Amino acid sequence: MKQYRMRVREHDDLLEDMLLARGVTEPQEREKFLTPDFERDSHDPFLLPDMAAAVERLLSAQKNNEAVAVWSDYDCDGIPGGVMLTDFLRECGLTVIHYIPHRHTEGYGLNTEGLDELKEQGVSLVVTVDLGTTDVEPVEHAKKLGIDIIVTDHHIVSPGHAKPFALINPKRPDSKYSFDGLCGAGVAWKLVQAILSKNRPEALPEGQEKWYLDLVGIATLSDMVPLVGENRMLAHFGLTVARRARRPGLVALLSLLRIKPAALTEDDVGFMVSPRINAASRMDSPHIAAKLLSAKEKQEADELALTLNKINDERKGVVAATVKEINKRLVGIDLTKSPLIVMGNPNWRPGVLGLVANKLAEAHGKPVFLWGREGGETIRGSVRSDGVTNVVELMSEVRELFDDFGGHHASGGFSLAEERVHELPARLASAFEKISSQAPTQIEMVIDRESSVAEVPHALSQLKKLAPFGVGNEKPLFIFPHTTISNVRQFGKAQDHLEVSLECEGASTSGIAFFSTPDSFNKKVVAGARADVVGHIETDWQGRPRIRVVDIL
Ligand SMILES: [Mn+2]
Repeated sequence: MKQYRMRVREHDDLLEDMLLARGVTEPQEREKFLTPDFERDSHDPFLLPDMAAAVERLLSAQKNNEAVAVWSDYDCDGIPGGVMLTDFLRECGLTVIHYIPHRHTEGYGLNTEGLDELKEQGVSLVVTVDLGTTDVEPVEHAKKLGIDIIVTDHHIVSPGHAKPFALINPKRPDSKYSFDGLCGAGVAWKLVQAILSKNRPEALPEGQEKWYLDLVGIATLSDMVPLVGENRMLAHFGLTVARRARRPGLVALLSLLRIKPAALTEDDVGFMVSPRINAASRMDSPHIAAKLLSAKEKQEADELALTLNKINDERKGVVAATVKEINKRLVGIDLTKSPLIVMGNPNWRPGVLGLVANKLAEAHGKPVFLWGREGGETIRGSVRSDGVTNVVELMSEVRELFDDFGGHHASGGFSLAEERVHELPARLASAFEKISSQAPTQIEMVIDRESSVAEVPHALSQLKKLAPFGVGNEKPLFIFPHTTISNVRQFGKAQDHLEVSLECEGASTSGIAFFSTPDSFNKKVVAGARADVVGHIETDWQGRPRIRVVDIL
């Protein structure tokens, strides 16, 4: 059961109140927040460490006709970023290979075998996107091969970091760059911006860097980086560029998903576009996603969009089958006695286990560890938090079990030797006991403001000024007291979505809750009943206002 806390209203006007809730108090900050500006909000790329050296190196590669590789991560940060940098360097006249490691057989980051392969293809310079900071061994290996590496990355820089030719990372302790929240594609874009400021190829018009922002914006919205400062500008103009529908691959994908490009929102990116880009690598075909985003012709784009969507359907099928198998196993287990769920099967596909763990963590309110295997001896798994537990802290308690582990507060991954896998449940359970006794066990959600059904249309127009929403700029949560619920309707193939009418003092609007039934909330949904409705204000696909119901109290 969720707990709620009511935020104290600081201003009668909704917009002003929400700005105050975001700590935006000074007139200058207010202006910056409400009207993102490309020139003002993008900082000088040469303030990033090693940027000047990287630009020099790339310009000399261009002069000497070197073969270059862009080595990007396989997720919805690395792929758009990698496509952007590859396209750009090709437009500069360079010969570029876009290398994306295989999620399961190669894993995250640079690796020596891949570098050997690139060496054989004559590559003498590798530029990374969204990875490389921690790849000490592969970077040393590249030096032996005579390959220079320019790392563009945003992951944490610890003392033993790699020492490539250039390490462009705003999280370097010696960085003079004033914002360290860029995503991987954002950092790669700074490199593009820097090159263009020194040497603009004739083929590329003034302002070309803005046309790459659709890819950078999608990555920024997908990678869970805070949507403040320069990221707010990148997400804002990223959506603006995407809405102009100039990229055939994106247009093809959106048309398949019945999203009008001109009406594209951050939710469309988060719930529709990025899961499909991510599905590609989960299902062993990262190149399909990259090819789609870089496609130049409509026909090719349409075919690739269909393929990617099919891959995503397969991914959904694998996730559903795995959830079903786990639920079957859970039937015989008294979950009230186990603080967490730890399960595995050598036949499970590690790439989808994060998604499966998400669903289980949500359904059972417990941290979930799932493992599978794909090739070799190594067991790979994913973990999702119950919302309270810091899963990295939890894994740190039993670090000697793992070959490798990492992640964030709410999610992470791990790998370990197969013969140790049987130790996982008991060891993790005792580690959980230890850390949970020190931490709060209830999640408290903040309700930003009381509202009413009659206020919804006006509120929506105000809220648009605060978008795009995401990490660091969360969608405001409202409570609508004493609202009458009627026309309760379940819909969808599996009848797993819920639509209701919400009425109060003569005004009415529709309410929607995906993957919910009348029993999903604190209070059961009964037609004709009055309740306090908790939810977000949004538009439906036709642009009409509605309430996204989070809870009924
Ligand atoms: Mn990233």
